[in-house]
Parts: sequence; structure tokens; C-alpha cells
Amino acid sequence: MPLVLFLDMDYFFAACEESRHPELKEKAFVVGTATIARKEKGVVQTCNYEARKFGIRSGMPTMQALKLDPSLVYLESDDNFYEQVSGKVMELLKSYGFATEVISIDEAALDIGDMDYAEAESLARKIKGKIAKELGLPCTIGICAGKVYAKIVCDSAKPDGIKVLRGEDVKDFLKGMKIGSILGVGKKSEDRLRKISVSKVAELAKMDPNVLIDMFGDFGKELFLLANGIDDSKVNPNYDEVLSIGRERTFDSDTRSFAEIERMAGILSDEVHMELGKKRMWFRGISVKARYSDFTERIKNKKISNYTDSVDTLKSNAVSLLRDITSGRTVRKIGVRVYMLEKMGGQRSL
Ligand code: TTP
Ligand code: MG
Repeated sequence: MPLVLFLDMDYFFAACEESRHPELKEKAFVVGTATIARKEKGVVQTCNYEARKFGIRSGMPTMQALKLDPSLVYLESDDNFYEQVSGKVMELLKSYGFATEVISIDEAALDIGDMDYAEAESLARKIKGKIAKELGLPCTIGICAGKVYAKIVCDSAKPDGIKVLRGEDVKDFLKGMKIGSILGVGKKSEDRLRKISVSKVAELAKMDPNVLIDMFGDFGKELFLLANGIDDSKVNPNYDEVLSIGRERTFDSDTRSFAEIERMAGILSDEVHMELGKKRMWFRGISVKARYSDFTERIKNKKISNYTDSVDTLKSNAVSLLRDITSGRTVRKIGVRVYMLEKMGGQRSL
């Protein structure tokens, strides 16, 4: 099994703010979605570790955070800036040349292959040092065979850590973990398992796999294997951004309406198509992205059978891919992108 290096930025939005306002470092502060004037109405997106000392956490109403620390500093979230910084982090990671999967705005997984553990740890040190030096940001890195395990290892080493977990130590390490630490186990699945008195990975490991398959389908099988020390999850590299054209936009307020998503997909497809026209290019790959209200993201890609410049093809595919990844979810932002690009009039035949 190849090793996976999993990186998650520490208190990301707040760290971005500290990097441009170093005077914030000594203060406890939060980043929230509401404007400063309406700060009590909003929710904490994240906060620095000074604020965490008071028990303040992501997702907490700002009002409650202010009660925990009345001298708390409040900053309004600046999405564009965090995305720009995220882009730089991802670019730096990709420059190492390993297959890289961008998982969310502040997480990525690298397939570092059959490296030995000492070599992997020294690579992690190099990457962490480079991010600190070039971007002034802290991060944590977990290394293990399998993407899901590497993420759990990373979470367990936070903040500002590097941790390598050897294959033979996985089972022991997992024993005491809560099932929520497994990538993909959301609140709903966690609640369903809690109802049958399963809250620890060790309890999950002892379940009858058929019961899990009945409850969760294929994912149930995956869960059973994960709980028992088998992680088959692979790094799925995102296509190269340089060779793609994309547009994304945040909704004015989070939405569950597919009509609204469809309308936005139409607008974004038109914009992408316009850009393709300017560059005189055809596309074959279509990719969509959804960011949910909890800030996790999903990307879905599709290759069509031939190169085209049809905006209708782009729209209909984008809409159907978005339907797959947004149904039943509250959506904050969507993106439409084309890849596998070819200059119009090129010689490519299929
Ligand atoms: P996380 O990586 O979950 O959190 P974090 O980077 O702030 O802190 P940690 O050191 O524990 O990794 O999320 C990344 C960013 O996503 C976070 O900085 C802000 C945003 N976010 C929200 O806006 N709302 C949320 O509820 C969460 C969890 C994150
Ligand atoms: Mg983070």
C-alpha cells in the first residue's frame, strides 16, 4: 500500500488573517460570516488557538463565543482572500510532483508511494517548513497507508504537528477513536450508529458486516474494513487547473433549491463558454464542484465522447453532475469547469 501524506491547515481562515495582521497573534479572535455590525447574529467559522482556550469552536453562535470571552476580537470572513491563499498552498504542494488531491479549501492528500517512514517524515518536515516560510502559515501533516487513516492521523496530531503511523500500529491507534473521525462518516450516520450503541471504532469493528451493509450499502462495507485496519481509499488527483477553465460563485444565502442551483449553473456555464470562445478552445471534460454549508466540498467529473464547444452540452452535463452531488444538501457555493482542452481547428481525431 502506498503511503498518503495528508495535510490540513491549522485554524485556516484565522491563520490567513494573522498572516496579514500579525498584531492579531496575541489576541483571541474569531472569523464569522456576519458583518461586524451584525456580528451577534452570525456563527463562528473558525478562531485562533488563543480563542480555543476559552472553549470557542467552529460552528458556535458568535453570541455564545462573546459570552465565553467578552474581549474577543471579531473579524468578518473574507472568502476571496482565503481562497487565494488556499490556491498558493495547493500550488506549493503540487510542486513536489506527487499525485495530489485537493479535498477542501485547507486539506489535501498526496500519494507519496512506497517511501520508507523516515523519508516520509523528512518530506513532511520540508513541506511544513516551506509553507511556514513562504506563506507564514501553520499546518499539520499525518502520514499513513490509506487516505482515510492519514486524515485521522493528521487530526490527532493537531495543531502544528507531524505524525507518522506505521501499518502495524493502525489497529491499536484506531481502538479508542470515535466513529466521527472516519472520513465520510457525517453527523447523520453517526446518529444512526449511536442509536444502536456504536460510537467507537472498536465497536464498529466488532459489528456484523451485513448489518452495516443493510444500513449503509457499499459504504457500510467500507466502514467495516476501515474499522478493522483495512483502508483502500486512494488519492484521486484533481486535474491540472492550468489546463482548465472554471467559474464559481457563492449563493447570497445557502440554498437547498435545485432550481436556484440550476440557474446558477447556467450562468457559470455561459461564462466558461465565453472564456473558451475567447481562447478558441474545445473541451471534453466537465467538472462541477459544490461547497456545502459545513464547508466540505465535493467534485464530480465527466469525460464526454468527443471534443465540443457546445454550450448546451456543457450546461446539461453540469446540471446533471450537480444534481448528483447536491441532492439533499444545503449548498453554499457551486463551480463549473471544463478540462481536456484542445485548440479549435486542431488535428486531434478521436
Ligand atoms: P477546518 O480545517 O475544519 O478547521 P480549521 O482549519 O479552522 O482548524 P483546525 O486547526 O482544527 O484544522 O476548516 C477549515 C476552514 O473552513 C476554517 O478555517 C473555516 C472554515 N469552516 C467554516 O467556515 N465553518 C465550519 O464550521 C468549519 C468546521 C470550517
Ligand atoms: Mg484546518
